Amino acid sequence: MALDEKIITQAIIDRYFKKLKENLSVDVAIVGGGPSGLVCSYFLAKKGFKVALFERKLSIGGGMWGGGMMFNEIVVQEEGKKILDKFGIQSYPYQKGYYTADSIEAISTLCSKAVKSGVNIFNLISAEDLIIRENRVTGLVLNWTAVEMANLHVDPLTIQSKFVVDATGHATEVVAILQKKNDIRLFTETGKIVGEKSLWAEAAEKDTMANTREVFPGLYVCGMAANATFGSYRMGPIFGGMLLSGEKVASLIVEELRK
Ligand code: 48F
Repeated sequence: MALDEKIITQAIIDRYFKKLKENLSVDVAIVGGGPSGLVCSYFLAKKGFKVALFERKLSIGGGMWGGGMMFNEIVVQEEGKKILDKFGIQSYPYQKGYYTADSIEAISTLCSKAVKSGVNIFNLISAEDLIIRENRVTGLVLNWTAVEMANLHVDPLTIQSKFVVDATGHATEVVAILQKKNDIRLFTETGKIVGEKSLWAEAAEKDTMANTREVFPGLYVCGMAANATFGSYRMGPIFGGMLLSGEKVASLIVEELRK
């Protein structure tokens, strides 16, 4: 049977639009496909919730691919290793309390497990704004990254979501947009984004867990975005906090969804 290019094209268009239409209203919309966002998406989907993850770039994985300074190995501590184990990612003891993992295996496995557990990942799409109703985040405003990059004047589209997670890393982009465009107070000490501090692995890893929480009704932060929002340190290429933060934000949202 000769291949028909029209059918190939039709198949892609039909299947993509089906996927997109099925995700116009979700339980949780996650912005950012780095380690924290992926882990969060996986645990939510595993519990049966409808989860869509939007990633600006072509590749999923955020800052994990590059390990530390492009040496593609990551370090995790004891608690972080437990999450690697849950995903079946190989880790190797280095010294007491320190484990390493191949960053390529780590991020590709997180991504694969997330998709296989039912998360719909949309790459090449950026969140450029939020929908807010009665002082609560109720959805995302999305556009193609290519539109953003080319600075084209093209209106976005929207999706509705019971909860939104900002997993955008250092830039804490979703919270920044919320703060910039609306006269609101965040659940931070100052009511504003407090901002990221210089590197301190020990303090940063601990704070990541405490800072993983709701920052405005309907909007949660995880991963590095949590520390940037609530004002703690960066941690460098130790990734336990990112993984644990993803797991924690998922469990906080599950509690809310079950109410
Ligand atoms: O930065 P990133 O990996 O976030 P994370 O999960 O992990 C942080 C670590 O990689 C590392 C660290 C800890 O060891 O300090 O930096 O907190 O992934 C964030 C992802 O969000 C995407 C961005 O392209 C990246 O892949 N992103 C950022 N803004 C947007 C976005 C946006 N507006 N819309 C869609 N995706």
